[in-house]
Amino acid sequence: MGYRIAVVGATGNVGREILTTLAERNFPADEVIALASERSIGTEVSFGEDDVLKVLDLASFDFRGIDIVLSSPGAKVSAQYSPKAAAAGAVVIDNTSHWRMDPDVPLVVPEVNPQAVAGFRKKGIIANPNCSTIQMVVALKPLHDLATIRRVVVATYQSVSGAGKEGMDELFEQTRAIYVNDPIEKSKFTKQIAFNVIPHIDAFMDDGYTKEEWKMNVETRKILDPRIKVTATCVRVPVFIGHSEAVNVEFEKPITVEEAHAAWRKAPGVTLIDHRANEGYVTPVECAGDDPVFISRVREDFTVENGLSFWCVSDNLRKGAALNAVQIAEALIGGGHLGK
Ligand code: 11C
Repeated sequence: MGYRIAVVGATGNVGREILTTLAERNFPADEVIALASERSIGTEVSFGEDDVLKVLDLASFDFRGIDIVLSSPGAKVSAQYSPKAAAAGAVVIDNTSHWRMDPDVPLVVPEVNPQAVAGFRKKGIIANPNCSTIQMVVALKPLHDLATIRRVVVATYQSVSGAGKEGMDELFEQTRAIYVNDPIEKSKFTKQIAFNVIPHIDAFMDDGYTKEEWKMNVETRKILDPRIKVTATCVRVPVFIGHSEAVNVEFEKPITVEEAHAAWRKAPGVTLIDHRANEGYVTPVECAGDDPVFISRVREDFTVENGLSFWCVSDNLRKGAALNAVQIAEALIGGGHLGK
């Protein structure tokens, strides 16, 4: 017997990608229901190559009988509806920032801490981490197992799709406007994004970091190891899909480039493409539409005792959001947690 699945926020970038991922992976669903806010009722969304789902109203939906909710609306909507769905008996896998640091909600990346899914029993909710955290912890986990990470310094190069469909439209529209000499209009981003980079993602906090930078710190520690120190600089770049990260890591024990390569070759969810030559590395354009976290440009950091630097890219809508959420659902089923 298959599962009844509800996808909340089905018309957004991540919601659509969740539907694609469920279909591509032949997820064992008897029924998939697309839900969104009132203004999207009746909209049609694709499910796989051939099927189309009509979007239903989230506000009036009765979650009884639903096994798993894959949720990616705004954080406020999740705060309201995720507990409602959980109270009706569903397990909610939520993509928003709202639940991630709640001590009663596990924060899961299946390649890193799959055992944590069992913690869903406290609130009926499992949180999906931020996209930039997910790809980094997938890359860091095999190195941490090998040489124990002490400190991470990361700079991100995040695509506009992280800011939703409006972010993608803004990059497209500004690029067009520049070519035809129209005025540049801004709404989603604080500065011009076309032919520019913006060192500001999410709100500023009192200590000068942005919330995106704070998320990379606290989420990495919750998922991987609370002893790891993380400092991040998060930057929006004019790329449609695929987040990139330049990561510098300090370890407790010595680790060579060859040892890191060998660990990544065996690691789940990682593809290592690291040739010290033209084209011997992966860029976001090449990772869009693919599942893995791609690692390149690995080299020793000669300025510290045990240090490595590397580059990683991943499709932020897939491994950074939809795929990770669907993998959590698969881990719940595989671990026998849903009792079917
Ligand atoms: C971005 N990482 O690229 C963000 C998008 O906390 O789930 C995801 C925000 C979040 O803008």
